[in-house]
Amino acid sequence: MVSSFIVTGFLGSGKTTLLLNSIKEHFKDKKIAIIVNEFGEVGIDGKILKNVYSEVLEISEGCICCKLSAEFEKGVTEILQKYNPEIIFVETSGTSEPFPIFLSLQNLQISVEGIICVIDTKNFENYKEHSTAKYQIGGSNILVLNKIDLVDEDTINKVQKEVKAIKEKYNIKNVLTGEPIFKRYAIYRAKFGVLPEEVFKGVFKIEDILDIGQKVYPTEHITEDSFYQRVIYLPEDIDFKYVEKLLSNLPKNIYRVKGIVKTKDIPVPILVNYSFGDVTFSEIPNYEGKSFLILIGSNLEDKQLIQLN
Ligand SMILES: Nc1nc2c(ncn2[C@@H]2O[C@H](COP(=O)(O)OP(=O)(O)OP(=O)(O)O)[C@@H](O)[C@H]2O)c(=O)[nH]1
Ligand SMILES: [Mg+2]
Repeated sequence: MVSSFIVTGFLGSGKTTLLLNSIKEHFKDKKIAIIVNEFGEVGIDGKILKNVYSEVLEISEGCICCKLSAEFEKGVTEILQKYNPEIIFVETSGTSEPFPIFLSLQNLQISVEGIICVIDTKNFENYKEHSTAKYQIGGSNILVLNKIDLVDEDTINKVQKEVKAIKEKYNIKNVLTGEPIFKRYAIYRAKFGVLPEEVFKGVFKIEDILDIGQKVYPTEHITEDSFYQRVIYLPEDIDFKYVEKLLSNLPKNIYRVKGIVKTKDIPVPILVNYSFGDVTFSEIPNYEGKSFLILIGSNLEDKQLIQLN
């Protein structure tokens, strides 16, 4: 039976980073395939992952947990036939809920070894009220307090307490019996998504619940959050300083920005990563497309975007 891990977590919490670091560390000798789902209209994570792994399938422009669930199942089937992987990793979009994806994998007879929810410990305060974040925690069995290098011990302890309380409240239950589906869960602390081997050893394997059936569980997005995304294309002769300035002046309702930009002053394209005010830049040498930024947030207004352009 093929095994799988689902990696969920809010926008920018560190899912792709966890995949890059954990697969490298623990799955060197395994035949793996990755399915990455992005909320944005232009996929970036697929490009990053493809730099390191060859079997990567990108599904963009919608959530595989609801709108694109048929496409997801088709994609998994194709990957199985084409690559015959031993393990499949699924990175859900930051706006997806993991449970419908878990059901889809089970329906395809794929064993789910763990549902990992990556939590941005530094920025948890900024997004913890989103119902998506609560259902992501409730629908996972391995909770990872990530980015602990950016906070002090008191903050980690406080976030851990809050995460536990959300887990207890939103833990997914079998609607027929009222029993929680994940009888146990574990909390880890991580920097750049580096996790101990035990997480991937099947210790947290979710017991088969094939008999639950899709009908009993909602396969629609159950949260009411609305997220919006816009892509802005930038001229290629801009200064790097302009990009920095743009990011430092973003309104609070735009909390995630990703993109690839080419600037006048730096010879290689730059990958831009912004979440809740934290910004990193890295080089992405093999990119040949246009310069763009994807802005993700709530209540995006056109006039804000015009000001940015
Ligand atoms: N300091 C620090 N930065 C981190 C850590 N993990 C991830 N990051 C940074 O956080 C940003 C977002 O990381 P990603 O791995 O792209 O996050 P993601 O959850 O895949 O984002 P989406 O797919 O857009 O939802 C990047 O700039 C990472 O370098 C960490 O543990 N510490
Ligand atoms: Mg990602």
